[in-house]
Amino acid sequence: MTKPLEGIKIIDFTHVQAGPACTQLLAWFGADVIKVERPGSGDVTRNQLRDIPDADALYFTMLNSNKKSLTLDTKKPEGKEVLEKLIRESDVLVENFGPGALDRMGFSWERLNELNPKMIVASVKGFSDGHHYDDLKVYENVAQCAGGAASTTGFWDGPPTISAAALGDSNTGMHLAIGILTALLGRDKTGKGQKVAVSMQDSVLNLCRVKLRDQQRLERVGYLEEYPQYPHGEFGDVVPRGGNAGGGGQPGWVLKCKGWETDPNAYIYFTIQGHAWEPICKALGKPEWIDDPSYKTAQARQPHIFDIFKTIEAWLADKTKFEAVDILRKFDIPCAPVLTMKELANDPSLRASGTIVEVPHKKRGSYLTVGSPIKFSDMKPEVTASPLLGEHTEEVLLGLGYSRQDIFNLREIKAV
Ligand code: CAO
Repeated sequence: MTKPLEGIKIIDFTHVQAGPACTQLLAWFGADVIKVERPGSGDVTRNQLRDIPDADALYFTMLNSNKKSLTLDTKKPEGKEVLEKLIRESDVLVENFGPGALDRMGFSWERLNELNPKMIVASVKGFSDGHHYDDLKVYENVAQCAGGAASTTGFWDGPPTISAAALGDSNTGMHLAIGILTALLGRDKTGKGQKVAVSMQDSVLNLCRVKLRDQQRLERVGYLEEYPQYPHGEFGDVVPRGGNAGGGGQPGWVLKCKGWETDPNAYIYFTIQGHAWEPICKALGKPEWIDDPSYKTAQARQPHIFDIFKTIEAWLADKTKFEAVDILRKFDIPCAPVLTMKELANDPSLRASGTIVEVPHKKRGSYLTVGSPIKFSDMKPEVTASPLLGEHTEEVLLGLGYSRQDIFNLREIKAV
């Protein structure tokens, strides 16, 4: 089956998570992604948090599937020469080095554009160009703090909290992938490449836009009616942390189910959707709430929302999270069990859809990874193993016109 990005050649100058997540996605969709790595060590994640002593760590394998690996010291003159050849025949270069690293290596945007005016140069940085923090190196949690996620996540009586979801890293990579695909479409019209830049701060903030909505509402009316602080607590002048509140027009909370005393994940998320109020009352054995003016509307329920949640928890006490959801789904109530990584890894539906896949690997044996979350009617992205360090060095150099003897003599592809 031909894939839409077949024929698109990408120089993958990325490391850790934000950049690799982007290029992995493009590789799934058919792009020829060549990861350029420092000889001897490669991407730092090959060695981070290893679970098997001599094999690439899962951190690496789960972010670099479907790619090729070329080892090359791009700071040495002959290494630069190889890279220049590759640049001349590639469509995209993606990088997420610290600020200024690519310029210091001698590959500024101007130079890249001179070498290949059709090439798209895509970068991830912590902060956008010209930002007063644009010299900072940034990792995931730094971005979550800088992008507004941390100040609005967690409980009001605790500190700002980091999400386990990679809002700073993989999320930024997904934004960059959209930028690259847009620039490729633009190039079809203009024949010209361009620079695509995404900052981690901006990408986090983009996902926190409803919190900026709330900041403006708070400034106008002084309170936020869907937050747990309303109506009994106090509001200051910034959006507070709302615990597990719904955040939209539908109040919701994480509620205890049977076994919560010993199982830290015996919970469901329960949403009180307006149209489902009557069936909820019936299911809970509280038919008197259906027409009671103090319960009938979302606004009327808010002052007693935690009493309502307590009543629901009493109903849930003899039901597992799965049993509860099986009952509630019949009432059209948006809800889900709180699923653990173990449950997700073994979920038959996720296996069948290709969202959780098992990939054979030369050194590790097989490993589990998350496959494409994007599904197509005419293509099933197939996940293949991440490359060993330098696995494709010879193949890539032969493709650039080097002879086997040249390759043998080239010191810049070897560890010193
Ligand atoms: N050959 C020779 N040198 C190479 C090379 C190669 N193939 N590949 C990389 N290098 C060099 C770079 O030229 C750079 O050297 P200089 O700093 O001397 O110019 C160096 O290796 C990489 O530096 P770095 O700043 O990217 O790496 P770091 O480990 O110090 O910082 C990180 C890591 C992630 C904080 C930083 O890269 C960064 O801020 N990136 C942008 C934001 C980002 O993507 N963060 C998310 C990472 S995922 O959590």
